[in-house]
Amino acid sequence: MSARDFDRILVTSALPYANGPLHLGHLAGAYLPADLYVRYQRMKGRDVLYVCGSDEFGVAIMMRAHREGIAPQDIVDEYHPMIRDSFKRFGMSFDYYGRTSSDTHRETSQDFFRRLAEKGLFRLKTEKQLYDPEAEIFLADRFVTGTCPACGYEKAYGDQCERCGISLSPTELGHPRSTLTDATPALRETTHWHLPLGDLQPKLEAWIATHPEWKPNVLGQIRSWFQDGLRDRAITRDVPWGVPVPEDVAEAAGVDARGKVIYVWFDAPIGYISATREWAAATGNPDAWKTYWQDEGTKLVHFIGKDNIVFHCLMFPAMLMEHGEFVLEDNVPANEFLNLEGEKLSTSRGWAVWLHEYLEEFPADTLRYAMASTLPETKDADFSWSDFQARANGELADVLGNFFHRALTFAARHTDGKVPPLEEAAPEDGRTLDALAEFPARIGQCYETFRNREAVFETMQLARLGNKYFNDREPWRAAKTDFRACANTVHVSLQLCAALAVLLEPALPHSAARLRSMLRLEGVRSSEAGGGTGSIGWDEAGAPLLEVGHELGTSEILFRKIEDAQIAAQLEKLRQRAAQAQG
Ligand code: B3M
Ligand code: ZN
Repeated sequence: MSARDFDRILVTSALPYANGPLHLGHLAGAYLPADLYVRYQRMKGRDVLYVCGSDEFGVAIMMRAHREGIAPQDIVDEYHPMIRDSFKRFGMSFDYYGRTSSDTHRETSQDFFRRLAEKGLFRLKTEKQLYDPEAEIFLADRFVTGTCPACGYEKAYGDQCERCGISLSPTELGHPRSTLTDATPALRETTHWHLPLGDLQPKLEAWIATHPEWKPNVLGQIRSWFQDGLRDRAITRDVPWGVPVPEDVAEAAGVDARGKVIYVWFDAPIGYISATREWAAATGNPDAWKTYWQDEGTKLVHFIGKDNIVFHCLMFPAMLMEHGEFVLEDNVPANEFLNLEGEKLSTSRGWAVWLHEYLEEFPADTLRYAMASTLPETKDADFSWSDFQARANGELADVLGNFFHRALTFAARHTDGKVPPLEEAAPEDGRTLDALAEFPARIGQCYETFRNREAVFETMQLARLGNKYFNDREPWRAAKTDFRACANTVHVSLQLCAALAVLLEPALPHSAARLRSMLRLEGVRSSEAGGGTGSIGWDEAGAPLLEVGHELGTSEILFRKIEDAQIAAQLEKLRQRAAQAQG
């Protein structure tokens, strides 16, 4: 739990680049953990706003457009709706999903840039950079390849060597070549704005020191950046795709702004603000975004993968701090990476499971559950189809589905499809209800501290407890000899089912809704965007929710078993993709 009280929570997930479909690695880092957190908070009745959107600028998108011979806008127009749609079907409950090519975003990032420029924060530097004389363009980042000065790899990029991982600037490469035209670039002078992160380091260090509760993997990475010493970062680029550097700012600085755009890692996090503004405008209260971003009572939480730590824990906070009108992050619970079948995910090597393809074959909730159970929270984790199958069959079907089925069919057969009273309760009945009472706080504490795996495990423990209780009470035996005891077992089991139908909402939102309709349980608060007004929320789930005499619905099969052949087909598809990618 955070050390301070807060009135509202603003949650963001990293903006995915709109240059390809989503895969499982994306989900495990920035998306599923955020959605679990947000849905839990909504069930708690908290004021929470969850924003995300497509990151539509950056050199990667330009490169892809160049390769395919189309405009960058065509790329993002293709992938933005596709990504948005996959997220929706997976059950991501954003209050708003925006895109950084919007007018609001251009204005918001230009205003932000202008404000920092006016405060005199930036440093202008004129340097020689690589210029492609054929394409008549400066070659930023990935537009140049050449020999890595550290390991000698001949296809290192201008920003990083993919073999040894060292971060580079284009002029450090030996025998540079333009990836656009293959021409040998020449050096030319150009002027850029820089963010003086080095100067800001003491301030950032003091701020980070107020957050000892952050995840150790995050603090570890930050500490190592501090140890190396932060350096100034260029925050403008000479490329034709991005938010233009505001002309008035350039003019005041005596720089020709033509062809200059704001660096994608400067504008992208501002995308969180733009999305909130667009959300506010859409709700008819255009100023509402300010409460979330500027009122001290906001708890701001960014969900990201570990490769984005420096931008969200140092660069964006520095920007917010220096701007002066914004709240700072309360936490940045970055996750590590998800591997696939024991190997590093790689879209270029065809080693990935695409979300839209997954959703054609299996339910969203099964993936939510299997993935939540193996999230890379403290170290890299592995997704395997066999684990997926084991979770689906051994846990969702055999534990959860089975418990519901037994309780409901028993009630249909022996108590007229109604909730029987609890009378002359046996000690086990009372003990089971007492145990139930502790689940909401225990699971909640896990969600609150970003321990999602544990939260989901603890939730399933309630179904396990239910099955064990049901077995131990042997109501099928009691039905013949002691109807009272049998009815009490049905009563208690149904109360556990009702609690599960609330507490499963973060992990299995689609199934939890169906469980509630099987129980005809009404009045439960919604965990979807916009919340809702139900009187039953997270905390209420600890006490019996079903009234005596309440009429139940009918049991249906919720979780179908996944066959070995289905798993084999997935593995085969993966192998074929990898073979194809090898060429
Ligand atoms: N698009 C990088 C990524 O997808 C970047 C995140 C932006 S968050 C402001 O990993
Ligand atoms: Zn190298």
